[in-house]
Amino acid sequence: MRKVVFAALTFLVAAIVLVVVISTTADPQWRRKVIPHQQSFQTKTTTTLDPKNSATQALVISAQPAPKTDDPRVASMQWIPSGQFEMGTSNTVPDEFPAHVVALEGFWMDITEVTNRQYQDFVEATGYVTTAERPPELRSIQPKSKLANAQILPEMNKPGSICSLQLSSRDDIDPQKGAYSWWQYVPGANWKHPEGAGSAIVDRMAHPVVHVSWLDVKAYCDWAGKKLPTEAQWEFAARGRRRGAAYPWGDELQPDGKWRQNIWQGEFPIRDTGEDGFTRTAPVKSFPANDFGLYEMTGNVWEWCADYYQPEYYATSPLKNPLGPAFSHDPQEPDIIKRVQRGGSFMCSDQYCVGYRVSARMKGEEDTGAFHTGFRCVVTRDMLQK
Ligand SMILES: [Ca+2]
Repeated sequence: MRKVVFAALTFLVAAIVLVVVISTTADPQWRRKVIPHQQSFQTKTTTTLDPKNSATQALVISAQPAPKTDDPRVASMQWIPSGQFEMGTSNTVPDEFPAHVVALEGFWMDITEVTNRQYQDFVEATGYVTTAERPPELRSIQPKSKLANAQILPEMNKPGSICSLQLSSRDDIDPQKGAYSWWQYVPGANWKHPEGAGSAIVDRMAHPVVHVSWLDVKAYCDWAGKKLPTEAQWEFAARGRRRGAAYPWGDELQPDGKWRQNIWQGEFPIRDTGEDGFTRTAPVKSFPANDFGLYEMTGNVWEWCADYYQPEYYATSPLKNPLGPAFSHDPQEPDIIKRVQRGGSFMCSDQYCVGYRVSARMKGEEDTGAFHTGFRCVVTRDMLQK
């Protein structure tokens, strides 16, 4: 019994932080569902807003100008006017169903992902210590879960975070471990040491901060007087005035043969050729902005949203300013509290997660970051300084 318990707890510590990262991407059945649709996106016609006929379309973007304000927080942000749009899809992954109309008030959004420099300003001002820099705790277990009283083995109490290891060949993939062959918990990995001890961010200050948990990004937002976007705000902004397109710029993955986002090229997960210029994070503003003026809404790093994750939330989402479900529920892992992530990352491949579509949803354990996960912020009018 004792052995069983220890084995179970070891699994918890070793795997619980990994499982959210890989849970969808590691499922071959899920992968098979996605790939054919990915190909169909490339032949679909993009429909942009016709202002003369907007009332009959799901996409309406008002001409509402940015409210006049001297509030310094919004000086470097982009005003996203009020509007309505069709959120989700009808032909991709079940948690993106059903496509449904959502109406939003206007808001400001960071034009880039929050950078290492910005996060460093926050840490220097507050002394904040991220979850990856603290001893592991089971902070995001559902209160009534059978895991609520689980203990972490002392020898596993090493601060760290999740990284993808470089594999040299397909032989390095252990069939028993699957995606755990490359996703591993690396002691010493955190936002200042993205690949663990020995790595640094001194030459990456304009790159998005990574290895930040939802709790860490919430702390940044509270300090900055901003907040995380809702999932609906994120998708409306990412779609950049386009109706029904797969990507922020349209439906073609590579318009004119050019990469428009930092994702994975080559055989996944063996060799990223870096054809888009990057094999890890890219500095913000490395790729063209969308029609709202927002950079890297897809690719580069996954972006945390405010919402709890529920795969079937779209079926009951309210029309106006949806805030997400009242609690987290992922049937795949009901014991873990998860928040939504959006936009895909440099680890996303058309052979795997295809997370770089504007409608693609991901979920992350609330207290766990990873080396391909960051965030950006929003400000709403009710938050302006009076
Ligand atoms: Ca890349």
